Amino acid sequence: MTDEDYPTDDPAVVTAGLPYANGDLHVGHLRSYVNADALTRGLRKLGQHAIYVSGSDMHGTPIAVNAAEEGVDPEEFALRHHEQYEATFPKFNVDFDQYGHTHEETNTELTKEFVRAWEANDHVHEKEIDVAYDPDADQWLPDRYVEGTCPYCGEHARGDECDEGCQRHLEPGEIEDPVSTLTGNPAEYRRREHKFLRLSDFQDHLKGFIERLEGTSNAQNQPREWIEGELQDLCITRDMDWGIDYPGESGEAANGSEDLVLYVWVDAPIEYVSTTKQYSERTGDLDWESVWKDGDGEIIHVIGRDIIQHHTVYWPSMLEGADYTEPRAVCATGFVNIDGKGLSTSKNRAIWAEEYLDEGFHPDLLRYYLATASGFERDVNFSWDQFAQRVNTELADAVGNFAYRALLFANRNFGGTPQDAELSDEVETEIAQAMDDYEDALNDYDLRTAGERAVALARFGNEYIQRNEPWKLDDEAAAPVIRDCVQLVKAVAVLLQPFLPEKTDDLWSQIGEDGNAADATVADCLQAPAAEFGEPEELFEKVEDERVAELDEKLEAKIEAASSEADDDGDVTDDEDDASTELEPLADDRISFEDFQDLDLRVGEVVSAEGIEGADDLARLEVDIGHEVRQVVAGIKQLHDLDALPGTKVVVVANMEQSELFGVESNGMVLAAGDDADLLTTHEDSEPGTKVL
Ligand code: B3M
Ligand code: ZN
Repeated sequence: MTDEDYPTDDPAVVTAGLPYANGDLHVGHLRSYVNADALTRGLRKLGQHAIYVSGSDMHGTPIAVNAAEEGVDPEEFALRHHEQYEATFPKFNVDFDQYGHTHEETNTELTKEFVRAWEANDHVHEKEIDVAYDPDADQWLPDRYVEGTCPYCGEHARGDECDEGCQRHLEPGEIEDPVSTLTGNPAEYRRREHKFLRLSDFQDHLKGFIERLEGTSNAQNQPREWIEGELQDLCITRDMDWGIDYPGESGEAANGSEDLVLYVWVDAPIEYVSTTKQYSERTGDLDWESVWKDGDGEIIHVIGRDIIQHHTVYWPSMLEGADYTEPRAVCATGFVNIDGKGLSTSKNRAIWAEEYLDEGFHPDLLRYYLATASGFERDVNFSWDQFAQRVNTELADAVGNFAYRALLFANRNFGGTPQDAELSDEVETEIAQAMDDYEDALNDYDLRTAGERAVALARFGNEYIQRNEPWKLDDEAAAPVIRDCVQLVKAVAVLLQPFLPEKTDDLWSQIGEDGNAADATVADCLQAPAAEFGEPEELFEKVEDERVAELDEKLEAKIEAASSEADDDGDVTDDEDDASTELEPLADDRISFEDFQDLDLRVGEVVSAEGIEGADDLARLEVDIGHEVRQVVAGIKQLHDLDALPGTKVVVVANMEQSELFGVESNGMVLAAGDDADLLTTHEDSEPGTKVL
């Protein structure tokens, strides 16, 4: 790993968090896989050698519990879903260079090697702990076999993760008031010997790692508290028979059980290495050991934000303990909401991958939406209405319309690119600026800005052709304008390729270029376009209002149907609870204008922002409110890139009473919306201190 800008001399390995092989893919999954795919393609655009790997997560209770519900063998169950994923991803142009699964030989062997290395390096020890047990079912209750209360935040949680509350990983024995999911009876805790990876061995390493780590700010900030605090050992074994056996005899000796397998979170991330190894053995394109062991590679993990702890605390420890290298970046995406509410598979408030395709929409449209609808780490809201708006204005109006107008004129009047005209300085500078911005955005792992920049270039093209009115000019005078426009189309095709691989390939052949847009790099944006090409075709169809209404109705109907089914079954389990994103009811009590005027709301400008040590969420801001600079404490530490905040306009409650949080005085309050603490800002350039009414 280097900290040099991309492209570097070493190959990049981009990974996407492994989907559990236990269900159908929906937009929530697609977001991560599309983002990682677009990032890989984007890095290639910069000239970076990059591969994209992932695989299905076959083990653990997420598989065992669901397979048992269906009454099938976990292996058969997981393989079926694995094959389904393998078939679905390419339909969204999510093109893995290697896609495997964790139950394959390569991963099984490599996982055992990791464990043996930890043992050899003295990082593993045995300990007796409390493990949940169901006496009626006569069975141990690892992970999802038990539910209860999170000891950290008090929310309802699964055995190994506080999925509805603080998102922490929970160790066996930690969950309070344990209940067996097999029988619904209270579980007992029984003493049991298990194997542990001693995470405290890696504390110093992790402290350095988190400073070096690139990626999204949530992945850099969230783990700091854990890494700086006391690191609990990680239990790496489970009492069940589905999984990878603990290697060697010591596994069986540990508690006399033949059923001792490795915890799913041991073998799952090792699949990142296994797929790189499989790829390298299959193609000879790179040396997996030099990437993973010698540090001659750029390892970039794209994950959901709920598994940051696994990738910034456990995984780097696992790597270090077996003498492997560390990742360069962890990019953690937010969740996908549907119509402003949490996606819920049990409530069928979801857009399923196959369902989207069945509606006849091109996969690239959804790719573009998911990768650019919001910043990498923020939640994306999906609604058919917003989808239609973005397809219509950004893709059809800006990109499609410009390309079609420019290419039609070029073809009709010049049979392609006018040959006697030079690229103008204005357009060359505009394209060069877009290339720079694009490269910077990708170096910041910022797909949204990269995509927006490409669309902005198309908008510039539309404005340029409109301003120069080539249709009013004779061919000689029109030639330089059209020459410029074809160059702009070519540049837009190159820059949008990571988002719209199929559509831009189409555009690429429309402008008569050889090969495909995937092989072009950013430098090609300024290479002369082909001399000859045919009549263009429209790239995008608009989504009409009636279609949106129809899709909304379908969505509502299926949610309704799922809820009446659940009522019939008395089924109240919900794996992705959405309570947190339900809109709060409007307040009934009205206030007078005078009451409102009691609030002294002012425009502020953030001068500096830094996390408060020891506090999970709090940041200390200095905000210029015109009359003075105020120190304000805000709960935004994990939700914003603090380094990027200076210069941002915010709204401050200037007459908020003073308070002290974690020993830091707060003298005002910054307004922010929702659980994501979306900061309220100004629309134009109001000066700091301006009163907000
Ligand atoms: N299979 C899915 C999840 O928890 C899990 C990811 C593994 S990544 C190594 O999001
Ligand atoms: Zn919790």
